[in-house]
Amino acid sequence: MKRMLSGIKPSGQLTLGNYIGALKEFVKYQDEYDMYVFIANLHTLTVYQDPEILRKNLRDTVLLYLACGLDPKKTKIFMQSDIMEQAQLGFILSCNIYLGELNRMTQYKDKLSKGEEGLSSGFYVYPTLMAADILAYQPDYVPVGDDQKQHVELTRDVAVRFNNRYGETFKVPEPLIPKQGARIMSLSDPSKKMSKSDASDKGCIYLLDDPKAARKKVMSAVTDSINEINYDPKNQAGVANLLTIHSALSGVSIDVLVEQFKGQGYGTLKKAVADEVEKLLIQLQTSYKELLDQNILKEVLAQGKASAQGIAHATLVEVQTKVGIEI
Ligand code: AQP
Repeated sequence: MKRMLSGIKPSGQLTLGNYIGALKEFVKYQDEYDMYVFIANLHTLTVYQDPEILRKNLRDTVLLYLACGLDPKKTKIFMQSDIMEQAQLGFILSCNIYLGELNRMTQYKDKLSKGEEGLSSGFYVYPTLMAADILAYQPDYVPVGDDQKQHVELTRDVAVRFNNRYGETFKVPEPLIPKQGARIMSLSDPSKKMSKSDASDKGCIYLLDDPKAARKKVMSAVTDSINEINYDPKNQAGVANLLTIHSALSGVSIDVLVEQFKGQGYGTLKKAVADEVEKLLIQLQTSYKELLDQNILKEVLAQGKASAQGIAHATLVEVQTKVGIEI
C-alpha cells in the first residue's frame, strides 16, 4: 500500500478552506493509502500564539479531524511535537537547504513585501521543518492545497540533493493537488485565499461557526455587477468561488451547476451555497460534540504516535549514520 502524509497547522479555528482543500480529501484517501495526518503545532509558533487559545485550537483540530471522518483505525493521527525525530531531522535538512531557496518562498516574500514587522526566524526556516515532517515518513504522496505546492517542491529538491550527496535515503514524494477546491477564496475578498488567521472573519467560514451565522456570511459574499452565473475565476472570482464551494459540498459538477443556475440571480446561488454550508456545519458540529463528550483525544494521539514514531526514528538513524554523526 502506498503511503500518504499531510498535516494542518492549528494557527486558528479550521476553516471551510481546510475542509474542502484538505480534510475532505484525506477522508477519501484513507481507504486507499497508508495514511498519516498530523497536527502541525510547531508550525503555529512561527507567529505568536496565545497559549490558552492554542491549546483549545489543538484540541478542536483533533476533534474536527475525527468529526470530518478521519478514522484512527485507518489514519495515524498524531501531534507534530510528539515526534521529536522530526525536529532533529529538520536541523540536518536545513544544513542541506540554501538561503537562496528560503528567500524564494512565496509566503516569506509576501510577508516581506507587505513590510510585515517582527517576522520570526522560525517563520523563515519553517519550510525546512516541513521538509523533515514529510521526509521522516518516506511517503509516496503529500496531498496539499496549491499554496503549499512550493514547499513540497523544496522538500523534493532537498530529498534529491541528500540522496545525491549521501546515497539513496529518501523517497521523493509527489504532491497531490485536488483538481477543484485547491484554493477556496475569502467570501469578502475573492482575490484572497480563505485563511484561518485572516484579520476579519467576515470572509471566512470556520467549521465551528454557528451555522446560522455562517449562512449570513455566504449571503453577504462579494460577487460582481455582471449578474450572470458563469464559472470564470479571472473575471468573476466571487461567483466562481461560490460555485466551487457548492460543487465540493454537493458533489454536483460545476458545469451542471452553471447550467442549473443559468438565468437566475446571485441571491439564488448564494442561498443554495448557504444551504450546503449550513448542512455541513450542523453535521460536523453534531459529531464534534459527541466526540468531545467521549474524551478520546489522548488515546487517539497516543495511538498515532505509537505508529508514527518508529518510522521517523528509523529514517533519522539512517540519516544520522549517512551524514557521519553516528559513531
Ligand atoms: N482556502 C483554502 N482553500 C483550499 N485549501 C486550503 N488549505 C488551507 N486553506 C485553504 C489547505 O489546508 C491544508 C492545511 O493548511 P494549513 O492550515 O496548515 O496552512 P495554510 O494553508 O497556511 O492555512 P491558513 O488557513 O491560510 O493558515 P494561516 O492563516 O495561519 O496562514 C493545506 O493543504 C492547505 O493548502
